[in-house]
Amino acid sequence: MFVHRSREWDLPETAATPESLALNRRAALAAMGSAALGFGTIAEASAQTPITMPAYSAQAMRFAPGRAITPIKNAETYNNFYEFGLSKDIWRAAQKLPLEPWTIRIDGQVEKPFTISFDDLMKKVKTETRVYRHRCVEAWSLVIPWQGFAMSELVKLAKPTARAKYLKFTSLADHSVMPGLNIPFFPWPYHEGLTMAEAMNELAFIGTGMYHQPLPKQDGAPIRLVLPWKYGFKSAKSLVHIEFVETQPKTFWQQTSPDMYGFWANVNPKFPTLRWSQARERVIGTDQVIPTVIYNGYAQYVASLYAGLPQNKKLFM
Ligand SMILES: Nc1nc2c(c(=O)[nH]1)N[C@H]1C(S)=C(S)[C@@H](COP(=O)(O)O)O[C@H]1N2
Ligand SMILES: [Mo]
Repeated sequence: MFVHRSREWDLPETAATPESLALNRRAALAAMGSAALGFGTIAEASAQTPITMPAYSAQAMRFAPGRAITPIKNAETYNNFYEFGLSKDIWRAAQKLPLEPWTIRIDGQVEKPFTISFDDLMKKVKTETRVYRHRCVEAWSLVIPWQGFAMSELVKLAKPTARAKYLKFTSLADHSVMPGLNIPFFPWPYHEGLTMAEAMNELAFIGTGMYHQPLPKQDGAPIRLVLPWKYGFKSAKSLVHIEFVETQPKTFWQQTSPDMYGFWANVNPKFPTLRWSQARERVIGTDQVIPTVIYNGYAQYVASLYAGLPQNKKLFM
């Protein structure tokens, strides 16, 4: 089966292509100065580097990414968006994603189901910037300055009933622009899920921009999930439907490969994926490989969500 070699779950930790390494090294050199911005204060950064790049406020940095912001070039050209193909290099193909009009359906266990345009939704929420780490189950990571809003704001707008226990998120599936939908075997459209408690957690975020620009198409324009304590595949892109449901929804990857992926998918270096380790991660845009941290370093915010659950592999796959 041709997809077998390039599917996400078959990639070992070391599966960087020569192309991606070359790009990373070039981009890292180009961004040497600006990368320092990830750490210091605005004053320090501007003293150290002549590069003009938007700095990030203490408020945006409050979840302390602890390492440099990924150069924008890398974040925009090294992607997973299987609707547009299985390679990391889908950014050109993704430019066909039609953004207007974009509407989002909110239904299920809510007081009154509704459909809202992306533009109207943006008028109802308070946007902010948050710099978060992003850890893919393929053992690479990024640090991204997102713009967007707290998922709790969306939950409040939706007015879920007492019966709502989970949220199910569905991505756009448009056969006219997404060749990946023709790949057999995947349970399109891409869909993901969270518990209500997870959605209300302060880290749970809805991304609508990055690096002070609207979200690039390849990164899930115009609206996507950003769940930094979970493997990247939980953060579904280009959302068109959010449903409040009573029972735990089956997710895209769980249906694709139930022996490898589950509902929770919380980051944990101690639990390898079936064929490769999760102990370390390649930091995209650098030559570094660093240890992975439980809950991707966000345990202080999210560990309590899982205190009542068995602390076994299921919570971390
Ligand atoms: N609809 C959709 N959402 C998706 C994916 C996808 O293929 N389709 N890939 C996921 C995976 S595996 C990762 S690691 C992140 C990648 O986000 P990025 O390309 O913005 O870094 O998006 C996630 N969201
Ligand atoms: Mo991923």
